[in-house]
This record gives sequence, C-alpha cells and structure tokens, in this order.
Amino acid sequence: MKSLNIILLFILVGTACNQPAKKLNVLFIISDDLTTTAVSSYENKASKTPNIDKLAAEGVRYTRGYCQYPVCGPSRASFMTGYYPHATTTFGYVSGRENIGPDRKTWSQLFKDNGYFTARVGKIYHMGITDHMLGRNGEDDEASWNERYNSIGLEWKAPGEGELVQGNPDGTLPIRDGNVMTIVKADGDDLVHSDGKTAQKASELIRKHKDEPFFLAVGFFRPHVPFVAPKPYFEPYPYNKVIMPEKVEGDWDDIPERGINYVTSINAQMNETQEKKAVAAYYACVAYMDTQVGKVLNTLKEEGLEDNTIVVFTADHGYHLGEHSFWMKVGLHEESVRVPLIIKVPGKKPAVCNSFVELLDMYPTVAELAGLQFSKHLQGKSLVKTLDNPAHQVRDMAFSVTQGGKTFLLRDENWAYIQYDEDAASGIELFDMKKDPKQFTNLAALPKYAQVVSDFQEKLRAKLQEVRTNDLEIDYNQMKE
Ligand SMILES: [Ca+2]
Repeated sequence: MKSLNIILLFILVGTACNQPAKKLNVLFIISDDLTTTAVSSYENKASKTPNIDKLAAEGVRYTRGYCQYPVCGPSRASFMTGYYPHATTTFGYVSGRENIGPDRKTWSQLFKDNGYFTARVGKIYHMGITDHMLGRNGEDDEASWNERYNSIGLEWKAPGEGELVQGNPDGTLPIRDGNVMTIVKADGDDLVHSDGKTAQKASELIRKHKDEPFFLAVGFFRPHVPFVAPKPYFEPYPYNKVIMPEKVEGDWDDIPERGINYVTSINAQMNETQEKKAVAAYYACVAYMDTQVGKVLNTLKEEGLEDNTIVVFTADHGYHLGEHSFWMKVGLHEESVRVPLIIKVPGKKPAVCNSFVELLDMYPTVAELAGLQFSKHLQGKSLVKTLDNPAHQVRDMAFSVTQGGKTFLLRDENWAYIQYDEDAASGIELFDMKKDPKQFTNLAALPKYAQVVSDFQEKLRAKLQEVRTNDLEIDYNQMKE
C-alpha cells in the first residue's frame, strides 16, 4: 500500500510539473532611427540611456545586430513579415502584406491567430511624419492586430524654442516641416508629444490585458527627426560640449559616388556649430524616448508581469551623427546599419552575445520561445540557443541592402563589404573592421585584397540566390542545413 501511495504521489507531482506553463507575453519596443552610438550600454558614454541600459543588464544584449534595409519602411516590412527585402521585393514604404499575400502570417499575426491579444501603439510599420501628426495609420497592416492606436504628435509645430540646422547656412531661416533636422526645445511635459502618449497607452493596455496572453508592440517615434522633446531633456547636452567624430582629410576620395550619403554636412550646408547642435538635440530626443521606455517597463514590473513576459528592444536601423560628415540613414556604412538589440526572457541569465544577428531573427526567436509553430519559410534564424549560450554563433555574417535593393552589405568578423549593383558596376568598398572600424580606408581597389573581394562577390551571389528563394514549395530552412 505504501508503495502504491508513493507511485500515486509521483503521478500527482508529475502531473503538476507537466501543467502547461502560463503563456509568455511579448512586449516589443522599437525606437525609430536609434543608432548604437547613442546608447550608453553600447559604446557611447556621452548619451545617457539608463532605462535601456537597465533592460540590457537584465537581458541578452546583442552587440552585432544589423537591420535588413536602413530605411524605416522596408526594414519594418522585413522584420514584421520575416522575409528579406529581396524575397518580398519590398524596398519601399509598404507593410509588405501585398508582397507576402493574405495567407502568410506576420510576426504579431501569428500570435493573434494563436489566441493572443495583439495591439500596436505608435509606429510599427512605416508611418510618415504627416501621418503621425494627423493620427493616421500610415502603411500599417490591419491583419496584424486586434487593436491599434496612433499617438498624435505636434512635432515641428510644438510650441517652444525652434531652430533649423539643416539647409540654413546663415541661421536666418525659420523651422520647417519635412524629413529635416529641425530642433524644438518644447514647452510642456512628456505627454505633449507622441512618445509620451504612446507610453501612457501602452501602460494602460498592459494593465487592461494582464490576465490574458498579449503581444504588445510599442513604437516610439524618437529620435527620428524633427528633434522635438520637452526642454529639460536638452539641458544635460549643451551643444558646445559635443565632440564630433574624427574627420579625415580626403575621406570621400575612395568612396564610390553612390556611397556618399544622401544627407551630408556639405549638401545640408551645416557649419560646425549646427553639427554639434544636431548631435546634442538627437541625444536629448534619445533621452526623452529612453524615459518613455522606462515608464512601460515599470508598468510591466508593477503589474507583476516581468516573470512571464518576453521583452524585445530594438530600432529599425542606425543613424549617422556626422561620421564621414554623413547624417541620417540609408547608406550601408556601419553606423547606419547596426542596431541595438536586447532580448530579455524570463528565466534566462543576463549576457552579452557577439554573434551576428539580423532583425528578421526576432520573429522566429519569439515565436519559438512562446511555443508557437511558425512557417518554415521564414528567413530569420532563431536566436533561442544564444539565450542559454551567448557564445553560440547564429550567423557568420550579416546581410543588408539599400538603394532599391541594388546596393549590398556583407558584414563579417573581419570585413565590411559593400557592393554597388549586382555586377559591381558602380563600385565596391572593403573595410578591415579590425584595423579600421571607422571605415576610413577602402581597400577594394588594392591588388593585395583582390582575393578577399572575389570571395565576397561569390558569397554575395550565393546569398542573393538564397534570399530570393521564397517559394512555398521549397522548405527553406531545410535547404539551409
Ligand atoms: Ca526609421
């Protein structure tokens, strides 16, 4: 009888242990145009991001995360659908839905179709500045969400102290709209602006839906231009204390014409004071956004949801803050393509992972963590192994494209290889990232590196062939193994 009791006890304990664990929530937070060089837990100590840093200290911080296209629209379409821009032919400002068709599920849609409450607050798919000021959905995908909320921002029209630092050489022009570096040290508090409202709505949704599994996507608009934030955020960043990136004589001489970024200190007619003001204002906007991140994470903690919520923080692409006298994004140089990426998973130890990872890896990673079956055709790779073993290498290189898919980056441990056109007709850049991390010396034309260039050309051909394989008949993941 005693032994029967013991057996029964084992069965009971076993059953209790096999109870399905409470479903993991997903809190996905994305900043717009945030480069790693403005996040203090990455390399910049001038810009302070205590809330992102706290998350980084509690989660896994990926030091080599790369976007798939350094422009809002196509980058977001890629990671939300789970396909490379070349696979979905999405190089523009679209959600990617038309490209993947009605049957394939986006990242959040997979959760929605598995009984999760899914909501978007702010900018997840592309949303232009005007959409944002008018509270429009932009290039959103309705099927991805149960609910969606737009946080209206006054942007460059916000009352305060305004200044235009781009295309204003005499400093006499008033601030203006558009995708330009306009600064507004705004009157009022955090809630005057979109990101403050986004944090508030996100917190409200967390509290409302805490008893059901949720996938909440929170898209902050800062530090995207215009550089608008409440005035106090500018105070820690006096522009005259800003140290600009090193400038090298003749830096542009070995960069192909198409490699000169679309916004530069030359074509934007920025003097050194204006350059410093742009960097200081960017940092102020990062600080404002960071504070909003803190509010959302704090709500998660207050509601006791930290133990069953996966938190992902990233940005859609990087940003130039005067490196090579370049500004903003679009190009494939390091500061424009590299992104902060932090994943915090309940029960996993904090770590730093140096493997190359791509934004489209987020979808399969989070789906796997939640125990959801996802399409084998997704082109990202799960990062789950890196959460237990941060030394695990997921990829040996990262791949990104720009200029309508006609310019390519392969970035590995030693090299950054940039090729303009599939036949390289418009040039090549090759940088030794160990010796020349700031990318000052293009080695592509030197005979000594001919073999390295030729190897990369072959790798690029193979990579393009691979990413274009998006046929439902082919089991893509099996093909790669
Ligand atoms: Ca962006």
